[in-house]
Amino acid sequence: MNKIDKSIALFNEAKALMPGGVNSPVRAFKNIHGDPIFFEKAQGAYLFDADGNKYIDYIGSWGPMIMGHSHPEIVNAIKNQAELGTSYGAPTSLESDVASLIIENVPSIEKIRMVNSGTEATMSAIRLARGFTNRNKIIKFDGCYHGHVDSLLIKAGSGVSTFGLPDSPGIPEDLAKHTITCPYNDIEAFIQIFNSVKDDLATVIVEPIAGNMGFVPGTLEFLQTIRAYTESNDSLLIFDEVMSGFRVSLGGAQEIYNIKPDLTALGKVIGGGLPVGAFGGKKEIMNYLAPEGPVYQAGTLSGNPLAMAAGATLLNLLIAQNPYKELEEKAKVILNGMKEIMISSGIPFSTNQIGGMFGFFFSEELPKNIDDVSRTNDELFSSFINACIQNGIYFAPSKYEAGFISATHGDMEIDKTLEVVNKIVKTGEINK
Ligand code: HOZ
Repeated sequence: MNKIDKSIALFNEAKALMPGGVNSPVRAFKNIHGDPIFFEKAQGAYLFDADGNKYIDYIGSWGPMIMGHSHPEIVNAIKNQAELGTSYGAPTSLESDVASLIIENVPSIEKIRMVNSGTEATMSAIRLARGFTNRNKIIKFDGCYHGHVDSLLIKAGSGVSTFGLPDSPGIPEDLAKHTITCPYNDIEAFIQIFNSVKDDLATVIVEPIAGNMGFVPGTLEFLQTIRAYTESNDSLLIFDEVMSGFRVSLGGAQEIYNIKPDLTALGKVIGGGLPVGAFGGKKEIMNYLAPEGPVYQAGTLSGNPLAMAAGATLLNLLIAQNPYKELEEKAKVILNGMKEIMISSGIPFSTNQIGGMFGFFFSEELPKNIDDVSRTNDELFSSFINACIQNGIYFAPSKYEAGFISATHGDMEIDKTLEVVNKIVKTGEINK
């Protein structure tokens, strides 16, 4: 069992300084009734905490650490760029390097704009969609989380579900009324809702592979239906690939499903671990952005040279090594092993994975939407995650989040993970 006295002291100090002691709610471990771990360094597949404990990391900063923490080429790229300057508030060729790597690999993106986070990417994509179509309404799906954008913080997943805050206070009713929500993976409900708002429907936004209600991929038929209906109505389809972009395959979910959205939001991986977001799509739509078009969007740190240097290095590594198949195989070995241990002990357990993203649920059936996820067993989840963390395995501290594996997770880490899971189940720690 790891001792985490320093983490506890640091959390107490942080609580006096920041709401809940954190800068992003899920990190507070509130819903698993645990103590958050404070980290000091990370290397490869491992995180190291303030008390000197070592953890096998299955969060990987929620995606970007796909080639492992502190990858030497990425660290060097950041160091080299830092010596040349950290921000100019003016263009660099690095922005075009990242833009062309994205355009070459993501099927629907012809032009792109860099921003600083996934939230900024979806927020700006929505504004562009409304400006381009001259319509107001948005359809979003229950349990999809598109960052903390006012219009999108309605029946959202991730921390919003973790803390049971379906509609955050602070969002004017006049704005919220333009967002219509629909159950995920429910074609009939979508068609009905679509028909009721189609005249003023600017856009439908969806996580094609949802990573914010646990890991729940959209079905092919569901995504094809959304594409067909939006196209026939001149409403734009936005794929939020902030989590899945360059994480499930080079071309993201849109490559896997062979569906081209009009706009795509990206984040996380394209910054190599530095704060980045981007949105891109068809030229005629993107050219509607200022300074070429009338829809305004701007940012001093957009296309920041440090972030672009890190992002370009990571994207080049991914293109050279194409690790996705291998990542999926490794995730499968871990998940199948966990499932075998759980099922043989009579614990309901289901799993899923694509590329380097995965999910597991304490339920017999794999969830298809957020209602299914909310019905999975909370007590088993909390006690399992807390026990894993105490034994050096760091999984996401909420059942509404996905898991991530890196190229640096090898046989040793996989074996250790299964050994710990086996111990937790066999000694009854999972029921504490
Ligand atoms: N909501 C984020 C992932 N889906 C978690 C962000 C964080 O706490 O770092």
